[in-house]
Amino acid sequence: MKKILVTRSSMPTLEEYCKEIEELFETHWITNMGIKHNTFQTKLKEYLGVENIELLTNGHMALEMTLQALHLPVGGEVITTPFTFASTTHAIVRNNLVPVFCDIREDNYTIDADKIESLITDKTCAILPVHVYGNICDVDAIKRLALKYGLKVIYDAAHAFGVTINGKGIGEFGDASCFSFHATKAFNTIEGGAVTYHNKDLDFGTEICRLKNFGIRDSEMVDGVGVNAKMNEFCAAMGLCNLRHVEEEIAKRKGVYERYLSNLSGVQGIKILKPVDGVSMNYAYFPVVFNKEKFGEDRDSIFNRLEKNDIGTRKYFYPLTSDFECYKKIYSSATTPIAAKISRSVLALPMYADLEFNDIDFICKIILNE
Ligand code: T4K
Repeated sequence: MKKILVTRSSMPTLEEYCKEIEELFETHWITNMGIKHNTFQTKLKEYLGVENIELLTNGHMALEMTLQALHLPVGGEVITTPFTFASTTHAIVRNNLVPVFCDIREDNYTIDADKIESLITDKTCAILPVHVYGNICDVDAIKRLALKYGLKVIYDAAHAFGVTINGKGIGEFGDASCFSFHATKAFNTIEGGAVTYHNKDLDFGTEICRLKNFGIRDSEMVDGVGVNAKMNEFCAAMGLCNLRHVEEEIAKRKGVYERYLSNLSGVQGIKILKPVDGVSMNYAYFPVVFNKEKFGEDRDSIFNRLEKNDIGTRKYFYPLTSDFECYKKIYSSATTPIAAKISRSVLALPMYADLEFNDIDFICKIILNE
């Protein structure tokens, strides 16, 4: 039986990629902000509709370096969500900042902006929400709170490549937005990431550029404790190729989404997220929330049945990051009951552009135990 995996990296043809990297074999310039890096950065800025963008090695470094470049006070509190990938919480902790977990909304699983204010203390310095699965956070309410209390807002936009609200790129919200171009994402550069920010924050951009290259300001001046987070030429070349096809990829993902809907919508106990007016989705994931009482089975038994049938799904995001071994002595998921409930009942089903319709039908049959 063929195995269906939870996702499959989008790739150009071998010919297209080889053509893109051909000149690298002549120039031998394969990293440190070469021609592919710079061309890709310019094209991406245009595609995402953002004022500024800086390419990085991965989405995690985008988060970590953004927090560092904002010079937040050591021990400062960052209000965030536990319903996310390890990276979001680790980036805060690795910057000597303290995550403060806020619950999520039941309708789209993003941070519940109505619950942020009560968590603000005199130590709060930033809010780090996640556009989880590409669902947009309540950016207006978060902006109001940030202005009222003088807080920085850093969006984890790892899942939100190409998403727009009323035509405005998702990377335009907050002080900065961090994207991931990992192999498993709707758009990939093999490994890769980026941070987007506004013209008024050009100093922040200079800081990111410096920090991503060891804090080197010029050949004789190193004045920042930086890292190596430069995107290399082969990854940038993959980005250039994939960017040519991204619209087509998202359109195909939309087809997959609709096929799932035709199989699963209306089924008692299965919750599927619906598009929101004015938002263009990227169909990065297909999360389904199972209500055990109404569906008659819990998430884990459906997960196991799918596994037995060689269908790979993922419990994105279980456990909550606040329940990780490294954090659970400090935090309790009882303070975020909705996140805890969704985390126990969600399953990300296979989602990628070339997922065949008969495979989707098969996956749904297994879920429905038909
Ligand atoms: N913030 C959020 C909210 C995130 O979700 C992430 C990453 C980040 C920040 C950090 O961004 P990066 O630093 O990663 O750029 C995956 C990814 O590794 C991770 O990037 C992603 N989130 C997370 C949600 O999922 P796994 O452990 O589930 O991936 P893995 O290796 O099991 O792969 C899943 C499936 O993807 C495989 O069954 C097959 C397919 N696949 C995988 C790879 C590696 C491919 O088709 N090609 C590949 O090369 O974590």
